[in-house]
Amino acid sequence: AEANVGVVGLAAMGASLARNLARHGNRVAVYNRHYSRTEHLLDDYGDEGEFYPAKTVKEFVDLLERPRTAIIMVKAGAATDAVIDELAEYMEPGDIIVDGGNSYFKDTIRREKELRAKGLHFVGMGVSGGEEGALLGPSMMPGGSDASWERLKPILESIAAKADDGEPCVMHVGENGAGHFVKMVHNGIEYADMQLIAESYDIMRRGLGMTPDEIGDVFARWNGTDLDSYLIEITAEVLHKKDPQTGKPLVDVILDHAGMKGTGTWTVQTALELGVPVTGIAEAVFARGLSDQTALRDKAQADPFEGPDGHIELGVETREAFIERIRQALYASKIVAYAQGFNEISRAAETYGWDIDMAHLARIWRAGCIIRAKFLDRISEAFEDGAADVSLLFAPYFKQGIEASESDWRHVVATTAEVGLPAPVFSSSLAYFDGLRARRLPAALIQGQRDLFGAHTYRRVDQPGAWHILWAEPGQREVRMAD
Ligand code: NBP
Repeated sequence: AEANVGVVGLAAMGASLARNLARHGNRVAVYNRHYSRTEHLLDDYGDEGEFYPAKTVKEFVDLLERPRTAIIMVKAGAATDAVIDELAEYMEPGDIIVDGGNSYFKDTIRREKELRAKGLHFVGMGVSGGEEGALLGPSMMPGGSDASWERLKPILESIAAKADDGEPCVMHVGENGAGHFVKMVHNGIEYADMQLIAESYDIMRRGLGMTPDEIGDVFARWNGTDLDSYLIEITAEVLHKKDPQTGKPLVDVILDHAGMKGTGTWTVQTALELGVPVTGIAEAVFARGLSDQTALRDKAQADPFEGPDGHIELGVETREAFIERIRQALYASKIVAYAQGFNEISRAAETYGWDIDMAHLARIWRAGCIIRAKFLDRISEAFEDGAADVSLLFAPYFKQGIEASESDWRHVVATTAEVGLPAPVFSSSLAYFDGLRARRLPAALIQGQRDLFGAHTYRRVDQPGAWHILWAEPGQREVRMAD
C-alpha cells in the first residue's frame, strides 16, 4: 500500500480534487470507471505530485494504506450507491469512505447507517467552489463520526481554501447527513443571492434604461461596499463581457432560460417538510422555473396582457439616487435570505440531532465557495454572540442594516410593482419582514375559516384550550374541545 488517500471518479471535480491533494504532498490513489479519464489525468498532470493509478476497484483499495481513506466524486444518486457498494466489498472495518458529490442528505443518512453496520465510517461531504475551487481550494463541509473527522482533518485542511485570516474553510459539521444538508442550503442561498442580483440588474436595465456596461460599473462599485462578494464581482465581469461572435453585450445574446440541477429545489422541499419559511430561496427557484416555461412565455408574448412596460419615471430624483435605493433593497433582501437559510439549518439540526456550530459554518463559507462574501464575517460574529440564535435579523449589525435600508427597500418594491417589473425575491423578502413585524397576523381569520369548514378548532387569546363553534347548529354555541 502506497497511498494515504484515494479519489474515485475523475471527471471535472474528482480530477481537480485529486490534483489538489497531490500538490499538497498527499500520495493519491486514483480510479475511474472508464480508465481513459485516469490516463488523461496522469498524462496531463502526473508530474504535479504522487499519483497511484488503479484499473479496478480492488486494485484501488489495495493501494490505500490502512485504515483507508477514499473520496468519491461521482454523479449523485445511483452512481454513488454503485461505487459505495463496490468499495465496501473490499474495504475493512475502520476504513473511511467520503462522498464529496452533491448527494441528497437523506441518502447520506441511509448510507451512513448501512456502512456503520459493516464497521465502515461514511462521511457525506459538501464541496463548494466548482472545478476551480476543487483544484485551488474548496470550502468543504464533511459530516460523519468524530473518529473519521480526526483522520480527515489534516488532509482536508491542507487542500481547503483559506480565509483572509488564514483559517482553513473546512469543519466537522455534524453527524451523518449534516454536511450534505448545509451544502444544500448553501446552494439554496446561492440561488436567492443570484436572483437578487438579477432583479437589481433588471430594474437598472429595463427600469432605468441603462446599458450592460453601465450596470457592470455599478456592480463593480458595489463590490467595495457591504455587498462585497464573489457573486457581485463575477456579475460585473459578465456584464462587461462582449459576445465573441457579434460584439454585442454577451448578456444580450444568452437565452433567458435559467437552468438548475436540483439543490435549490431540495432546499425548498426540505424547508416545507421542516416547516421553515425560506421565501427568498423558494421565489428564486420558482423564478428560474418560470424562465424555462417556454409555452407559457410564448403565449404571453403572442397574446399580451395590457399593462405598464417596466420603465421607471424618476421625476426629480437622480438616477444615482435610485441606484443607491436598489443597493439598499438588495442588501436588506439578502440579509433576509441568509437569515431564512440559517433558520432552516437550525431547525434541521434540532430535528436530526446535529450539533452545528453556526458561527464556524459562516466562517468556512468566507473563501472557496460561491457565496463567499465579506459579510459572512459579520454573520459569524452574530452567531458567536448568541445574538442570532432566533434569527440573524435580530443581531444588532443586521437589524440596524435592515432598518437603515428599509425605506429604500419599500420604495423599490412599490416602484417595481407599479411599473410592472418582476422582483419576486425583493418583494417576498419584504413581505416576510413585515409578517415578522406584525403584532397580529390574519392567521386568526384563517383559523376561523378552518374551524367553520373542517372543525379544526382554534385557540383563544384569553383562555387555554382548543375551541370550536358548532357552526351548523342553531345558536352556534362555542364548545371547548380539548386542553
Ligand atoms: P459528474 O457528476 O458529471 O459525474 C461523472 C463521474 O461519475 C465520472 O467519473 C463517471 O465515470 C462517474 N460515474 C457515473 Br456518471 N456513473 C458511474 C457508475 N455507475 N460507477 C462508477 N462511476 C460512475 O462529475 P463532476 O461534475 O465531476 O461532479 C462530481 C460530483 O461532484 C457530483 O456529485 C456533482 O454534483 C458534485 N459537484 C459538482 C460541482 C461542479 O461544479 N461540477 C460542484 C460541487 C459538487 P465515467 O468517467 O466512467 O463515466
